[in-house]
Amino acid sequence: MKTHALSFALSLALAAPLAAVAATPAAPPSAADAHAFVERMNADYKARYVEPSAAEWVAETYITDDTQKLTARANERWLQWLSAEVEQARAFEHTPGVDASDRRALDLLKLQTAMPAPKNPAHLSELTALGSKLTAAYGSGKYCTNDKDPASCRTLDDLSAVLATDRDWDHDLDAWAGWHRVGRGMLKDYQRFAELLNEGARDLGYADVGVMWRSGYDMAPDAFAKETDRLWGQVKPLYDDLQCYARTKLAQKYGERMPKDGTIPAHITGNMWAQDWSNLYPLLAPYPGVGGSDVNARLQAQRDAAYADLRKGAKGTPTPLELATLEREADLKSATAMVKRSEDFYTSLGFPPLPASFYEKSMLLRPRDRDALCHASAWPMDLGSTDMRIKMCIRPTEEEQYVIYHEMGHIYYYLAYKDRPPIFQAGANDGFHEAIGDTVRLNLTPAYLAQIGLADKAAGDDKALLNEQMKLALEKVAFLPFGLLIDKWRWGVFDGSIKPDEYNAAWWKLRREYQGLSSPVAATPADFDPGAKNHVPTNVPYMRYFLARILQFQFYRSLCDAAGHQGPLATCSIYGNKEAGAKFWKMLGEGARQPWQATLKEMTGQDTMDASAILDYFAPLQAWLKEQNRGQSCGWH
Ligand code: X8Z
Ligand code: ZN
Repeated sequence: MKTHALSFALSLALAAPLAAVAATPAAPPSAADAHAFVERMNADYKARYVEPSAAEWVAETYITDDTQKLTARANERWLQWLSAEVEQARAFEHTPGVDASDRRALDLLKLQTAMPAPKNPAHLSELTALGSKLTAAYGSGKYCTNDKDPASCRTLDDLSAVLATDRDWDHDLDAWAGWHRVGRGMLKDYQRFAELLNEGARDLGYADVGVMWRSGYDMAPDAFAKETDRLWGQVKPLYDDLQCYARTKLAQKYGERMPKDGTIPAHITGNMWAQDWSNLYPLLAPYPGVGGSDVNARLQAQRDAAYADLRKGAKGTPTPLELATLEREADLKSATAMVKRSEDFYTSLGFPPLPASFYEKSMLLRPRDRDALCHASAWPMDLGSTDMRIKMCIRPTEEEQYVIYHEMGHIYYYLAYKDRPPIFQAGANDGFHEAIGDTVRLNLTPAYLAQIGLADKAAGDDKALLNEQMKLALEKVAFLPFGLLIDKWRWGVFDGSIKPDEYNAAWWKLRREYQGLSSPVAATPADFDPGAKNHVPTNVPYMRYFLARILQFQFYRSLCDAAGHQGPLATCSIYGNKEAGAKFWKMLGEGARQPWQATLKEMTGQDTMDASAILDYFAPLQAWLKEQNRGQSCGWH
């Protein structure tokens, strides 16, 4: 039997046309054949994955025409291989007795990429070339006030820093509009890209690529869409309370310049996409000056101290080049310390230390001599090995520190499931993957920050608690409608209900409807503001982040239970708690081997995503917001 199974698998591996298999008078494939196929496919998967991941790493950390070509080719080969495997797996569609795990592996094969390959080879080449081109365009995007003078150019990091720290309306408008020009060149390419994605999805049997993306949740795609609306319905009242309060305070500051329709202009939220408003905390704190301490200032001071040290060690009068090198060394020291701080949290739970190669191979700073895609990401380079890296352009800010904890969540997920078959090396669903580091972030309470020297000893009274809740709500609650609408927009693009000439208008319609936000500028026909958000040109599905915002509070609540936490949930930190750590690690180790509902149940006792955890968490703040909003006419039109 074994020999038969192997030879069957081998003939498939040699890409024998299905027709030929069907034409052989041999018996239909058996469950053992299916098993052999899955084993061989997993082995090939691991062997082949190395090439596209290495090519993509180089393409994103060293953007040139050449690296774009190399990654496009590598992706083409990878997607071709995946399609061939999917095709072969069809032979087992009706095979009786296939083991549940093999059946799941066969089903998951179709969902291994967000970029399904069209069968037409020319179209596949075109698709991967467009994918690399859009990624490179975003990664190398800059705002130059004088096109002939590179010194006038500012990167996304520079422009984001303006929005984060400068509350001047016009400065923010300039930075916001400058960055959004990056989207303009992408309109035509994105339109074609969407067509080709749809072609690939149809070739796999899906109505469009949006349906395909919605099929990765162990439930029918329509049911999944409904589920996201249900969750949004649960949290919308909390968001609306926050929006109302924020816009009232902003109106006090900006007066007549604020729109009269109740919306908040997108450029004054402290963030390029208005997805995280925590930079507005100084303006919105319920009790200014109570509790909390300036993590930004401490991180900056630590970076400056590193520089001062290096400067002291330098002999004579350094040249400008030597000084620049010292600055760079200080930046790297500071960034590395920030990463180690995050690693320390994970190891305190009993998780293993990061492999040495992590620090050798990660990219922690924006390269000085070339373009790179700085949007933070975490990479499992070779499935099954410990070559795992992050790619970030770290600056010494509180926001970036929390992004590091987020990325580290991905890394520890990779580490926990690295010995599973490649096809199960994924989150229980993609929302889980995004929720791990965020769950850890919820444990970074004022008491924890004080413990690790990033804040003064916490005050712990009611006023401090409300301030803390406001700060976190600006990060977590403000994000919710944004997390939802990105893919509402893409689903519409993919199913054709949003036509190319309405791309931008439909984007702003959703921004207004869900976020209560408006564009600060009148759009031109060339504008393509979705292109100014990383995940659109880089083709990363976004609903995962919405799910993660809900899930992380569920995870946090059950980990705090496991840790035996007493008192208000918001004061819980599982730092150093091995029981909670073991529970967490077990969940991570499951990867995607079973439906996420089962994994969620093991972890939380619930088998559905449920916003009651986030709502309970923010109940004190919501009550306070309602008080503040009394007498205001909330809402927007
Ligand atoms: O893209 C990310 C991570 C990498 S997976 C930095 N996030 C979303 C975003 O920045 O838009 C984390 C929160 C939402
Ligand atoms: Zn992430």
